[in-house]
Amino acid sequence: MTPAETWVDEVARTTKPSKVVWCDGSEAENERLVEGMLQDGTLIRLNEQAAPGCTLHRSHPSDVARTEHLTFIASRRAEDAGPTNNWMAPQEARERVGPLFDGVMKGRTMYVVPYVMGPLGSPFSKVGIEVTDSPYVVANMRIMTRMGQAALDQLGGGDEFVPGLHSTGDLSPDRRFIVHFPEERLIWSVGSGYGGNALLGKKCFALRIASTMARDQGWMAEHMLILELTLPSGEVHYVGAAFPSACGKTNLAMLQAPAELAGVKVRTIGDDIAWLRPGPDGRLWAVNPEAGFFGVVPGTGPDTNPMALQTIARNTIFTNVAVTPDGVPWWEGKDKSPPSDLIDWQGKPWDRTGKAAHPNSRFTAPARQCPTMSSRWEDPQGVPLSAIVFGGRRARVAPLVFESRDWEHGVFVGATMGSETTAAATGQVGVVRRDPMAMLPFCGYNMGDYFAHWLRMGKAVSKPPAIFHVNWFRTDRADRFIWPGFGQNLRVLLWMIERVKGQGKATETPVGFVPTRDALNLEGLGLSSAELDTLLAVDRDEWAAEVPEIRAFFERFGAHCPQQLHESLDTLSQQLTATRV
Ligand code: GTP
Ligand code: SPV
Ligand code: MN
Repeated sequence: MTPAETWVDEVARTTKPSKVVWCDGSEAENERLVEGMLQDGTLIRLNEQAAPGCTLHRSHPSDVARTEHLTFIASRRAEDAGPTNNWMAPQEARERVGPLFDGVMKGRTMYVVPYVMGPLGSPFSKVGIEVTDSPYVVANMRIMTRMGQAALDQLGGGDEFVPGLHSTGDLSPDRRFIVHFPEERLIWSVGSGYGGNALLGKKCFALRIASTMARDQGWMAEHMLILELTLPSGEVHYVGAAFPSACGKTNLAMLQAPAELAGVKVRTIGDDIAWLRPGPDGRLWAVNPEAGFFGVVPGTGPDTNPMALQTIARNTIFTNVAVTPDGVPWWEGKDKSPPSDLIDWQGKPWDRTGKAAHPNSRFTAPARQCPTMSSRWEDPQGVPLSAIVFGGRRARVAPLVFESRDWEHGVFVGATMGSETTAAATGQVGVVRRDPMAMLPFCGYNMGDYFAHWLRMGKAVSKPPAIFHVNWFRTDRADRFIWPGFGQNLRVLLWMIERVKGQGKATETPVGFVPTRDALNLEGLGLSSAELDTLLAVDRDEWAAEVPEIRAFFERFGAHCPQQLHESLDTLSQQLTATRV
């Protein structure tokens, strides 16, 4: 028996399924699975004219987002999980979570899903094997990863794979655990069928486990989109951008140039996760480990993200959207007015009071269906980054854009990011929390050590990308977004590329370089002078108020927080209180 077969056998002895099926990822296999799900109601077929090949899945109402409070890092030492992760001793995990798998698959089929994260044949790529009792998970993994025979071929009977055991259990939050064993590179997930909790290749492997591998092996696993920008001159740049969940990665990755900037072309490499490695040329190279998009549905419309709309026009699994009586999917932001007689995401007639689609409703669609995929999106070598962008959802404080002074300062900017929480995780929405590098829920080890790893990586590349911070979400007194966002964000990207080339006008502020009033191309936007002032403002009092909060955050990491970050904070603090010029 191969190591994979041995592990699967062991799992089957614990979970006691009535049947074990090794998935090959074929079309025929998928059709059989979908047929079964249509029959038992797990999936609902959508309108063949309006949404060909599309289906709808309705989650259990208590299982519609990641559950960060039920997500654990089971490292031997609590210190290695760090203060921002929930820790569970491996022994405790075996005793508390292990029994939940005993006989959990009785009467169910156990699917074995071998998959590759990363382009086939790439030195970046890694194999995972997810064992699950959910055909919905299998159908999603087939879209999100390179699944089936290709993975077994890469594995070649060896033991280099990340095992992930998943069962929907009884879906009760009381018996829901998402546990990562970073030292063993093992994942256990029970009690949820939702995306990030259950599609183990995504956040569990490609971020939490991969981040620990990356630390040990000298690379990086990040919550980043990757885009390709071609200037009218033909010059090409690649940009990686880390925004927290539901803060605009998919939208930026599929950005369409507005009419005024029609000579600029933006293409997509990835929309959620990037694996980065130093290249022989001293640059940082990036691949998208995924093969599909698990994207936020609400807000996806012809004026915001037309490319996503085209991507999800067929062969898409919709989760928790609303639907018309004749099976046309609908969500807030799809078009101006909702059709009549809508059925809401829970399958009830929509009474027009709450949201018709769940705010964290999602689409699962193959990347190859996206009209803006770059010809290099599956390049085994990846693409070299010119810039890294951090960003958050801040009604105040953070200006539209600023540039860090250098890599070290950029790491400080990433480490101190704040963002308002969203519906992508259960819990209160709209409260500002520190979310370093948009990785707070996804770093598989002590975040203080993660900051140190970022600083080390800056030394491992002679030509590191420039680091920027953006905020598309600043609001006015009436709580309206001031910046038009979406396609117009290209104007900000273009300023970044100018800065990378040593051009682009900027003023130095305590937080970094902010564009001068005339540095951004704002032609045709109709922004008032006062609006521009607000967008570019760095208010010293507002920023000074963040300092003690950041200091307290750093202190939580004790000796794990690099001295360099404390020094950057001292510098910021001094500059904020220095005499105004
Ligand atoms: P995850 O998949 O959870 O990691 O989210 P994401 O970072 O990919 O976010 P996504 O692009 O799906 O956007 C989330 C929400 O923010 C959607 O409802 C978008 O319509 C909205 N959004 C995205 N970009 C902008 C922008 O530039 N301005 C404004 N106002 N809203 C935006
Ligand atoms: C996110 O929450 O950042 C997502 C969706 O991209 S999930 O797969 O649930 O993590
Ligand atoms: Mn995400």
